[in-house]
Amino acid sequence: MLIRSDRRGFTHRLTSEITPRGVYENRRQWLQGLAAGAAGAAMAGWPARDAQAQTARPGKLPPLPGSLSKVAGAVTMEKLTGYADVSSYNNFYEFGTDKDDPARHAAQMKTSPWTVEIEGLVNKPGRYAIEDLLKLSPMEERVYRLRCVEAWSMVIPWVGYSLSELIRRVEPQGSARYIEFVTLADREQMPGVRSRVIDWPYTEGLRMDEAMHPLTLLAFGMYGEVLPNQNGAPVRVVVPWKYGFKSAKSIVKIRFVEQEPRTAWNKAAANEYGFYSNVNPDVRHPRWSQATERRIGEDGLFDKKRKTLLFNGYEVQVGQLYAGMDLRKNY
Ligand SMILES: Nc1nc2c(c(=O)[nH]1)N[C@H]1C(S)=C(S)[C@@H](COP(=O)(O)O)O[C@H]1N2
Ligand SMILES: [Mo]
Repeated sequence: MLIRSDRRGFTHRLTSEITPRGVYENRRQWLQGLAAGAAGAAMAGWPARDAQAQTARPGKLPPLPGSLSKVAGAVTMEKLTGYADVSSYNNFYEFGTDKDDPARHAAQMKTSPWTVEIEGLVNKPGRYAIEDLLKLSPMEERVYRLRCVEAWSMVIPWVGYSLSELIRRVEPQGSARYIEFVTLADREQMPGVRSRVIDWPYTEGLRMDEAMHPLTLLAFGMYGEVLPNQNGAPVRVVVPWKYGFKSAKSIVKIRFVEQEPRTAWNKAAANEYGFYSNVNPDVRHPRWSQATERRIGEDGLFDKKRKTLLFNGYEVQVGQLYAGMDLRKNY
């Protein structure tokens, strides 16, 4: 994202700040084996288990396994980004604007007890304890690309279930057309909240059909473990076809509303960040192209870049949500 450098303007954090990292685990074979169905079952012997063992959860946090999701498009075969990068190169402005700030400062955030308040246009509003949310639906593992507006991307095995499961339980009323996420903003625990980069709390929003889409994930874990704080513990959303900032972390409130909600980045710079924020190589950010991206962990000597795909590659699954809409206007 960009940060406000002074009262007059913004400074963009350069992607060149990314440091090269080592070689990463590759569960491709294992995932392909599973995806192959009957063949996958046959592969449940030693080779598959061996591949899985090499990429087992990092083991630092409590386990949170999920069965591989059957939702269409929920698993990419691309090579996973290493856990070390995913948990140390973060945007979480509540802990600071540098990529390593969240990993350095988020450990102090208390994630238990934790509740998520459901309010607005629903028949079953209330405060839901994180323990109850964890039990609400079976956990799935989904391997999604996450593409930041800063033109880098990662491939992460998330653990959670479709946000639609929660939405259905709380029974939205007919007038609920949008959903707003409000995240924790606690000065005591989050040093970044003292700065004015964002009008805290960080909020995000989705149209109801986007929120109900099976790919929209309510995530509690990654790599078979509960989320590390810097990645949005204890609960966040992951909306894989939108720029990363739509995936709100450490959610404390979900509001069902009639009007399109304001969002944190739209408030900070309306000409740069719209409500939809669908990944779109053809729509430039006003100050840089969005046509290519760098996969974190693959930035080596030759600074490989890959082409960014419309809807981050999830067009088949989500394209129809935007039929008839001008995506240049509705960015
Ligand atoms: N509460 C909160 N959520 C947030 C952010 C933030 O600053 N605060 N940053 C967003 C941005 S810009 C990105 S790219 C993703 C990064 O998620 P990750 O650190 O798990 O990769 O989180 C998003 N969610
Ligand atoms: Mo981002």
